[in-house]
Amino acid sequence: MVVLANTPTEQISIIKPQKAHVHFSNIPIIDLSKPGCEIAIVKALEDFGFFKVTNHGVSKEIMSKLEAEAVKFFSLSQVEKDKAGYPNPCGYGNKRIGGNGDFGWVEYLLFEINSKPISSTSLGFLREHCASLFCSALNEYISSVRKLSSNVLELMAQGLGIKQRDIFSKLVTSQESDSMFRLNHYPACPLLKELNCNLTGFGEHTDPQLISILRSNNTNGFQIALKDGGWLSVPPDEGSFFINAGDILQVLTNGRLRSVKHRVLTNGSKARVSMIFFGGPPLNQMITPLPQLLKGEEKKYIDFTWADYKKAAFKSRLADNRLALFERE
Ligand code: GA4
Repeated sequence: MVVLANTPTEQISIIKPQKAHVHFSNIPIIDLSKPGCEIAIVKALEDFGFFKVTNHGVSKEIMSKLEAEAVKFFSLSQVEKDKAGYPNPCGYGNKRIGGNGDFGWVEYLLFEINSKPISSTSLGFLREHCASLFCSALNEYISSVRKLSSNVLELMAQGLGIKQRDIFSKLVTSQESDSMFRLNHYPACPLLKELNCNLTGFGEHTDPQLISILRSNNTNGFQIALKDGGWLSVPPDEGSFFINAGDILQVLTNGRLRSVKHRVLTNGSKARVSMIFFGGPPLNQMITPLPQLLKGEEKKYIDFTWADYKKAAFKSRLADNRLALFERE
């Protein structure tokens, strides 16, 4: 791995193709309309921490409407985009990820999601007409993927044999749920084609929340880490969603469901646009392994609230193992 240095503090890693990169077409694909999908979800999260869903109930129109608005925003001039405000952590970000020295070949808009729809005044950096179009596409999309996340979390509880179906889903559907949403644009970097290299778009990390629902255009670049440390390239599919478990789900299941490490490598010829919903619990929610799943097993984590975890997470570097702070000796 070599490093592309813009300034001494802004470094984005260039990744040389490695033999260890596996291109796998049989990642777990789960058809949500099929009986038995609850078992398949649990198996996929135990084995990979990740799966793709089809028959998910979100219309193509809702997806493409938001993608078109995102593309419109990212095509604005730098001066216009900068008006959206420095991400702290929400707002418009360009290359800088979080506040602790991480960089990637990506620009993005990050939003905090609570029970209220995003108001077009929070998109005041856009002209009034554009803000209201963007805002309605955003809210329509977010409410559909929130529903999808709740369906999947209910199926998960069922697959784990937990009687209380809403044990996970109520955390993301609650009025107090603290979720996030991001729109990412990974511009193509043609120089990479000549060098036969990839540039880190978004460096390796796990997601802090319970569940992440990702949709991207048909550009590749998304990879997940396998148990043996190799990287698996996930073929894109703009009609499906990719779902991964986050750290909180790993804790609630005492490590049974894996919060998988993932990253995005930038493409030499085609821009990638992705939209991700991160379903998080209420800030004061106590996070502890569910007694229903312990069956005499020791808890692997100490008790903490989502607010404690979030505070620590936002102080960490992207690649840090954030759960290490909360593991029992
Ligand atoms: C990873 C998952 C989400 O994209 C995110 C990210 C957040 C950010 O972009 O500000 C973080 C990252 C994410 C984890 C560690 C901290 C915080 C960047 C970073 C270095 C919005 C989130 O919730 O955590």
